[in-house]
Amino acid sequence: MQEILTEQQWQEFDERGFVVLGRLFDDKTLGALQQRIDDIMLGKADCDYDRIMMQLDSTDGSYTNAGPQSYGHKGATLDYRKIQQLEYDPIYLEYMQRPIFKHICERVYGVGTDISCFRAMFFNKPARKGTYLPWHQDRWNNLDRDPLITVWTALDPCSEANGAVKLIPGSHKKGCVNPSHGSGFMTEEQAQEHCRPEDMVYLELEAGEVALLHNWVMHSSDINRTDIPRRGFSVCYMEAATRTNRGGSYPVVFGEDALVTYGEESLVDS
Ligand SMILES: O=C(O)CCC(=O)C(=O)O
Repeated sequence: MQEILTEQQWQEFDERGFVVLGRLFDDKTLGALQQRIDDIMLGKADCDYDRIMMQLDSTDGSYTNAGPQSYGHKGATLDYRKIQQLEYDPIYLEYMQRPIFKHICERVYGVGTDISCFRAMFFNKPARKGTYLPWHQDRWNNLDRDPLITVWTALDPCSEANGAVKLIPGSHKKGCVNPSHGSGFMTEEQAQEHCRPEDMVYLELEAGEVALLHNWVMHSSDINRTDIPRRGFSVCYMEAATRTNRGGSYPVVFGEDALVTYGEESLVDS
């Protein structure tokens, strides 16, 4: 399995704002991640639900009609749209802390820089359901610096038909068009100007494939028109020194005081 990125992959990332890295782990890991997220949704996991934010999917595909994003389990169903704070789940944490992701962070933020995770989220488009996600860049104006990278892992095959992420290659070079997606997405006018259909590509991936995204690359996603769920795990890594405008910080995943899994045994064996 690949342990570091090639110069060609970094060049592609710099040019296009994303690069598909392919499979970075084996079927056992993929199976464990798939099983774990289904168990979490179905209320069967031994995780601390009070630390995990869970949002039910909309029933009509409309972003504004998705359920509230709040802590705790909301019923045994696979129809969740988003599950956040997965760094507090030992299986997902172990995956996030794999050496290749540390290598990526070192290259982007510098060797020796402690790294925290702004968010570690499951993004789901349940079969024949899903919610339209408007065009946006991943940035937030309550932080004192911008997180720069997101690792997106496909837990199912992702295609145009089942709601694969849509991207505008190179759009990260335009800088910050929408000031913060904490306060909204790109406007219709911005999307028309910057996200033309002819420039758009789908992040079509096999189950288990990983893509590295620049946080400023413009992206969106549609509903799922197939019987195949589109489950994905998205982790935004940033400098641990990042502070919110209220002085808050985020859980460290690499470096001093990094979160630890239950312990001795590897839960996701590769
Ligand atoms: O998975 C999706 O549909 C959207 C992903 C996204 O917006 C992200 O990972 O930041």
